[in-house]
Amino acid sequence: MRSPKFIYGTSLFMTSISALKSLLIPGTKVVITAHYNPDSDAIGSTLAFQRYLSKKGIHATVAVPSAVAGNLKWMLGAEDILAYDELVHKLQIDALVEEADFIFCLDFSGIQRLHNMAPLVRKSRAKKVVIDHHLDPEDFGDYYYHRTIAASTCELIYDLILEWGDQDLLDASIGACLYSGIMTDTGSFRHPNTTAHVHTVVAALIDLGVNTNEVHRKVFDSSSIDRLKFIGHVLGQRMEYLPEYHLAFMWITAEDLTKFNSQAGDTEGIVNYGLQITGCVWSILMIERPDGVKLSFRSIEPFAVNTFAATYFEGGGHKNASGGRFSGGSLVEAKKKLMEVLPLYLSEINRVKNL
Ligand SMILES: [Mn+2]
Repeated sequence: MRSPKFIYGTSLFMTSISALKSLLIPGTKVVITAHYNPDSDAIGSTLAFQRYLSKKGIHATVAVPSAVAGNLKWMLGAEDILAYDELVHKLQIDALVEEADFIFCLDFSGIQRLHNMAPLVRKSRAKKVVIDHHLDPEDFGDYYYHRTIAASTCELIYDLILEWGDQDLLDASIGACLYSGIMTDTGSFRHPNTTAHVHTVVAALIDLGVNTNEVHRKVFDSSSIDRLKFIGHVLGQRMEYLPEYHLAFMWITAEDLTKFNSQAGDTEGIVNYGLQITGCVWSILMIERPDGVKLSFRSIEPFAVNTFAATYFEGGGHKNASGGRFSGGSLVEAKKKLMEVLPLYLSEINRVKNL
């Protein structure tokens, strides 16, 4: 059941998040975490928040479920991030979470998105603070700063720092982390979530001295040749366009991942290519991972791909950018299921297409 603490703008919400500020004092033990396979918004928001807290005299550790992608390692503090799926970090994270007073949960609002770290965080006595912009938050937190209208968690971190009256603590390093997450979660300012507020925040970040051109290059122009060849392979050999469904469909096998020496983050953004096809309304990418088939969904307005993901592939997310999984078998079976359910969606696709 949805708790009233999710309703932002009410006095209850304001009380809880503003009350939190006075509890964050030097000596407070803080862990900051984000979702599995952390993207630029997850890493940008956690590191920006960590640096903000450090300026308030609070030492916080960033501990995430899985490794940081290579194109995000330029961010200040990225080298010290602990990843739970690395054995050397696991025990350290166990101890830190055990002792923590607060765990900040950034860029996710379903605890399962912590994967292997979920049980640890759930049983921790620490107060959990959820700062996020995904739909349908679960009731596992003690404090929520949750707005689905926000394009990114980085935007929310900026808003929160201002709401707490700490704008003087912002600097170019924090700004670069925040810009990185805002840039990627808005698809470089072209997705429908790019509000006037997004541009206002970005203008303020530029005033702080953020070099936006440099951030863009570091995040997007940092591929290995293997990754470019891998994208070429996916687009050339692993993509079909189904005109009757206005759907671009891609898949990546476990063998592909090995053959092209795929690293963390290398599959990020590939699903977006499908939407470049004229007339394409949505794009689906299936990836054969060791723990099952993972799906990514993208769509153009007004087609709600999160409904499709939730109905057929144990997923959900944003209206135009969702994830899902198929636990019913192999990649071949996942593809078979997709082909079975597509006809059920034909009328919805045509309805949207004709709007
Ligand atoms: Mn995000």
